[in-house]
Amino acid sequence: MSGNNKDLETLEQETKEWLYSLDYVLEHGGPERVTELLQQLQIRAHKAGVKIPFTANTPYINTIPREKQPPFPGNREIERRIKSIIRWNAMAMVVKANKMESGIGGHISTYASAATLYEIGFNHFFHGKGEDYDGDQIYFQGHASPGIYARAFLEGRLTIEQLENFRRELKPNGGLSSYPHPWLMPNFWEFPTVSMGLGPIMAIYQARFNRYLEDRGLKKPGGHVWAFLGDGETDEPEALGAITLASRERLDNLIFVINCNLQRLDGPVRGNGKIIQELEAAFRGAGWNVIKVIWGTDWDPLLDKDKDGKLVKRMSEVVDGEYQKYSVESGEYIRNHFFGKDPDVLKMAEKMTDEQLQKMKRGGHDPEKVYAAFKSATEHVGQPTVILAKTIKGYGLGESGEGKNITHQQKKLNEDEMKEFRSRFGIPISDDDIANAPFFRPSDDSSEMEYLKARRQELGGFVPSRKGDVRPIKTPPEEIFEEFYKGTEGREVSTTMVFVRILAKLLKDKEIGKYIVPIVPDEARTFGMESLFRQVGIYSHVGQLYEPVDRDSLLYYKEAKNGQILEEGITEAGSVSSFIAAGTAYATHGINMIPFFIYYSMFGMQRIGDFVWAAGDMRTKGFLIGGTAGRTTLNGEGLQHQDGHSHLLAYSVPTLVTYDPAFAFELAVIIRDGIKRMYEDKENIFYYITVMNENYPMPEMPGNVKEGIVKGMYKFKASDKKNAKMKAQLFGSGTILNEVLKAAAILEEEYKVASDVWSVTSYKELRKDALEVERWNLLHPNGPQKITYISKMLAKEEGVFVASSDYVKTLPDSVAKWFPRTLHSLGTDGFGRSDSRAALRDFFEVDAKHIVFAALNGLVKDGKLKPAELDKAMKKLGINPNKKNPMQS
Ligand SMILES: Cc1ncc(C[n+]2csc(CCOP(=O)(O)OP(=O)(O)O)c2C)c(N)n1
Ligand SMILES: [Mg+2]
Repeated sequence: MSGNNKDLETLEQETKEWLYSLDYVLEHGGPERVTELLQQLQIRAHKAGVKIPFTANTPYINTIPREKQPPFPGNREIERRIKSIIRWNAMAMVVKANKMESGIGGHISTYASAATLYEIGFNHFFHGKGEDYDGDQIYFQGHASPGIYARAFLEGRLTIEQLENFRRELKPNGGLSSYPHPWLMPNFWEFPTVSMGLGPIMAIYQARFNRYLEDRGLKKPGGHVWAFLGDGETDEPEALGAITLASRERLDNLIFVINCNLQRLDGPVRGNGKIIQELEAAFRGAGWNVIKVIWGTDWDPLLDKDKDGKLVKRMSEVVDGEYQKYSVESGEYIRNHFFGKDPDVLKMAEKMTDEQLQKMKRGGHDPEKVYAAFKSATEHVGQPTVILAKTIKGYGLGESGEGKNITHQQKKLNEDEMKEFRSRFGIPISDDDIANAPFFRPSDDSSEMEYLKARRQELGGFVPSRKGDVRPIKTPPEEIFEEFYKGTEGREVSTTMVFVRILAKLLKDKEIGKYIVPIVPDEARTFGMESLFRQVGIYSHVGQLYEPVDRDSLLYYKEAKNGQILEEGITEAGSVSSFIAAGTAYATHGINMIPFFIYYSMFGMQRIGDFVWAAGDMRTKGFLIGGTAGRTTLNGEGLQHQDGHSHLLAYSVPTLVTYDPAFAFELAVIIRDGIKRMYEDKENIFYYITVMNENYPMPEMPGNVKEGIVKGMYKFKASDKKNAKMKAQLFGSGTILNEVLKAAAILEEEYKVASDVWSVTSYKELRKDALEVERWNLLHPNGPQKITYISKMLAKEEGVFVASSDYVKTLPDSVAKWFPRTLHSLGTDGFGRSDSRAALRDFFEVDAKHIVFAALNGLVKDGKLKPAELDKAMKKLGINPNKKNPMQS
C-alpha cells in the first residue's frame, strides 16, 4: 500500500479531510449528492484498477434512524391492550385444544413472536376489500393462524364455539381449520401459506398480476400485497427464487415482512451467522428496498452515545445463536457477555439495571419501529420492499418457551405458566378461572372494542376475508367451436395445434376475449403459439424498449404494456403462481379471468405438484394444458420429457378435472364445457388437459357424443360386423386411439373379430362417477341402487375388453372393477427412451399389434378361440415374447 509510506499522522489527517468533505457535501448537497459523488469515486477507483471491497450489507442497526421515524398516529396503550388480549386468546385456543384433545396440535410461539407485526398492520395498514375489491392481499404466515383467529374473535367475526373447535373441523357446527385454507373456510382465508415457500412466490406473482390487470385497464390501480413469512422459511428455494422478478418489474405494490425470530422448528435458523444480514444482502443484491427493524426504542439512547461505533461493531459481530441465548438469559448475563466484551460498550450500560437490560426490546416487538417500517414500505416507489424484523420466538411465554429450542412445538402451558402469561399481559382472568384457559373478550362498548372496530372500518373492513361470489360469465357460443366438430377433412394436425386455434378464437371473442390469460414458461414456439405474440402481445409493464430482431416478420416478438400473454421465462413455479393469481381473480378482484397455462407436461404435476394442490385449496379456476404429452407420442426426447404419468399424479387433486382427448372435437367440447362449469355454473373446479404433438386427420364428431366426451367415455365407432362370433371392445385415449382404430381394423379383417372402438377421454371422471355410485349404494343398501356410467355404457356390450393409452396402466386399472368383465390394460409403465413413435409404442407394448394380441388372448381365455391361434398370431404380428419388460429396463 502506497499509504504505508506516509507517517501515521499524515494518514489520519488525510482521513479527516475526506470525512470533513463528506460532512460538508452532506450538509450542503444532501444525501443524493453524496451518493452521486460516491458513485463517481467508485468508477474512478475501479478504472484505476482499485479493487473496492464489496458488501451488500449495512450495519446491524435499524434502517430508519430515530430522527427519520414518523410520529406514531395510534393510541399506544389501547393497541397494547388489544394485542395482549389477542395474544392471550391465541394461546388459550391452542392450550385448550390440546387439553381436550391431546395431540391435536397447534402453534403458540410463531404468533407470539409476530403479534406486533400483525397488529400494526391490522390497526394502520391492511386495507379491506370494501365494495370494490380495492383492498390489499395479505399472505399470513400459516403457523400464525391462532392469532389471526383470535383477532377475528374480538372483531365479532368468530364465536367462542368456533374458537373452542380450533382444529376440530368435523364438529357439527364446524370448527376452525389448522391453517389458512380457502377450501375449508371460503369466506375467511384467501391464501394457503402453510406449505412453506409457496406463499412468498405466489405473493410476488400476485403483485405482478395486479399490475397486469391495471396495465390492461381491468382494475383500478392501488392496493398492496403483503407476504408474511418466517426466517426459516426463506431456506425454501421457492421463497427467494423469484425475488429478482419483483425488482425487475418494480413491484412497489409488494411488501415482504420476514419475521426474524432467529429460530425455525428444530433450532436456530443461523446459529453461527446472522439471518438478517444474509437476507439483507440477498434482497439488496436483487434490487429490493430493505428495511431492517432490529432494535427497539430503548436502544436508541445507547446508539446515540455510540460515537465511535463500538456498540454497532459489537451488535454486528455477535452471532444469532448468541442472540437467542440472550433472550433466555438474565440481565447480568447480557451485561457480561454482550456489553462486557468491550470496556467502552460496557460503560454505556453502566447506568442500567439488570432488569432493564433484560427487558430491552427487539425492533419487531416495538410498535413505533414497526409502524415506521410499514409506513416507509407503503410509500416507497419503484421497488418492492422487504422488512426484516427481529423478534423473539415464543415472546411472552417466559419459562414455558420464550426463545427456547423447543418453543415451536410448545402446545401446553401448566397453570403457573398461564398465570404468569396472564399477569405479564394484564388479562383480567382470576386465578380460580385460569385452569380452563378461558377466552376473554371485552364488552362491546369498551374502549378497546370501539377502537379496534373503528380502525377496521376506516381501513375498509375486516381482513382476512374472501369473497367468492362473482357475477357469472356467459359461456361462449357454439359457433366458435363448430369448426372443430367438423373435422379437418383429411388435413393432418395435432391436438396442440387445435388447442392453439381454439385459444386464438377465444381471444378474439368480444365477450370473454379480454379475460383470457395465456401463460407460457418459454415454450410458446414448442407449441406453435408464436402467432399469438403478435395477435395479443406479450405483457410488459414498460412496453417494448427495443426494436425486436424479427420486427420485419409477421409474427414478431411483440411486447406491450397492454399485452395479454404472460411469457414467464423458464419458471414453471412462477408460471403456476401467475395461473393461481389469474384463476383466483374472481375472488381477489371480482373479475372472472380465464387462465390457460400451457407447459411441457413432464414439468407440470411432478415438478409443481404442491402449487397445483394449493391451487385446488384456493378454488382456482382455469385450464392447465400439458403439452407434448404422452410417453410414446413425444418421440426422440427420451426419459426426462416423455410423460406417461402426469394423469396419474392429477388423480390426487380432488377438484382437478382431467382429460386426455384424442380429437379436435373432443378438445373443443371439453374446453367449452369447462368454461361453462367454472365460470357460468361457478363450480369450484379446474382443468388439466393433455395435448399431443402427433399430426393426423381429425375426424368429424360422430353424432351427439358431447355428453360422453364430458363424462369420460363414448363409443367412437361401432363395428358393422353384426353377426361375428367373436367380439372385442377396444378402449383408447389420446393419440393411442389411432392405434386402437388400427387394431380394430386388423381384428376385423384378419381375425374376424367384430371390434367396437371407444374413446376414453378421462379415466379420472369415470372413476369419480363410479366411486360416488358405489358409495351411495353402500350407504343406501335398501333403496334403489344407482348404476355407474361405465355400467350404463358397457353392461350389454359383448366380447373382450382391452384398453390402451400413452399413460401408465394404473389409469385403466383404476376403473377396471366396474367393467362387466376383465379389462386388459396396456400402458406405458417405465422410464422413457429416445426413439421413434413406432419403436416406442412397440417397446411399451401399446401399439396396434399388442392391442390385437391382447384381444386375441382374452378371446382364448373366454374359450372363443383356440390357444394355438395365439402362437400363429404372435408370429404374424411380429411380437417378441422374450423382449425386455419396459418396467424393468
Ligand atoms: C414445505 C414445508 N416444510 C416443512 C414444514 C413444517 N414446518 C412448519 S413450521 C416450520 C418451522 C418454521 O420456521 P420459520 O419459518 O422460521 O417460522 P417461525 O415459526 O419461526 O416464525 C416447519 C419446518 C412446512 N410447513 N412446510
Ligand atoms: Mg423463525
